[in-house]
Amino acid sequence: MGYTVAVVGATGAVGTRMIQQLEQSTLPIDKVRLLSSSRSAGKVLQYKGQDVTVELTTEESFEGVDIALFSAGGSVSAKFAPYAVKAGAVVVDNTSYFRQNPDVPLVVPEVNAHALDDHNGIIACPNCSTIQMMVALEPIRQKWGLSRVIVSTYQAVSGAGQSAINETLREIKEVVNDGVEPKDLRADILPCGGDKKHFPIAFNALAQIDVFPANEYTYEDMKMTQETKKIMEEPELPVSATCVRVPVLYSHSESVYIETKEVAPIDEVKAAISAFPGAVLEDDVANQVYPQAANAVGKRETFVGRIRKDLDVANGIHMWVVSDNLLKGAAWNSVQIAETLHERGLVRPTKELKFELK
Ligand code: NAP
Ligand code: 12T
Repeated sequence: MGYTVAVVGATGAVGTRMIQQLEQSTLPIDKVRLLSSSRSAGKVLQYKGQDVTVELTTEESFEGVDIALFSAGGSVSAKFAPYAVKAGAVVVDNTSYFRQNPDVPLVVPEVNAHALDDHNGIIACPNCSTIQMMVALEPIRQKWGLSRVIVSTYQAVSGAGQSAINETLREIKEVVNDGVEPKDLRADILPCGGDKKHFPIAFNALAQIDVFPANEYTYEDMKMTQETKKIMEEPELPVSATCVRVPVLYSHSESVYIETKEVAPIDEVKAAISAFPGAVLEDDVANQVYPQAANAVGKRETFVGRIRKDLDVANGIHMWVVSDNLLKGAAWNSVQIAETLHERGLVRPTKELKFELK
């Protein structure tokens, strides 16, 4: 007997990739249930060539569901994920809502699959920018330790959903076809749908992803800081991030600077990254080989290159890290968590409900 798998947010930028990743998955799947809001309920999507009608998400949607993948925003997870757990499902949540909850493991399978062992029914998938950085840094941390991480990101607009992709393409067309100056473009969504002002992204770069909460860092910057500490189980590790949106549709790029506890020879760093599951070394500058966002689209791996010593700091290393934000950054990492749960016999109902029913 295989699993019934529900995808909440199945019509979105992440949800559509989740369906594709489930089609290619090693999980034994009997049935998929595709859930959305009332806007898309009734729409017909395909799973392995079969029509599946999208259903409205309700408190009763999860009867008979074994695995529920959530990607419909934090408020939807906050409301419905506890009902899915109550119904006996294991939830893999792609939103930021549960990531810092001490009862919720935050998992990149190549890095900390062991954190799944005592799950309470909800497992959080980290932020896209955090995930790809973990795949690049964990092989280094294991051998030489980390004493500092400083990262600047170059993030694709698809991270902000299908409507941000549509807005970017509309703006680019208005510049190219109608001669509109980039600064005069109308913007309705980016940098952040939930903030007051909106700015054009076409031919631009915006140093804001998500809202500015309490301090001078954006919520996206702070996710990278807090999630890295939790996944690596290094609460004291200094991590600072500057997350930047660029007019790229798919794949995030990151310039990462680290200091290691012990000085790490660059050729050994490259070998460690090459040997790490999920990581691909693309580093041959003599032949202009380094990771590119366009080449990572559709791939599950994280690509690492431009690995080099800092010019002044003996234990300082720079690198360039690229991955498909909708795959390893979201849909693939979530399905990979589900596969790992299955392999470890952890797809099972939870005894005690630790999450509030709203
Ligand atoms: P999107 O393209 O805007 O899609 C949103 C999806 O959520 C749609 O399927 C939408 O259904 C559904 N939805 C919206 N409100 C709902 C409701 N009240 N009840 C049920 N379904 C509802 O956004 P996306 O890029 O796929 O991202 C979705 C969420 O995933 C984000 O909000 C974020 O929390 C998370 N995310 C995580 C990562 C990561 O780094 N791990 C990356 C990207 C996104 P309709 O078609 O009915 O509107
Ligand atoms: N606002 O999973 O806008 O917390 O690129 C991921 C991506 C939130 C998240 C984005 C976001 C998340 C974005």
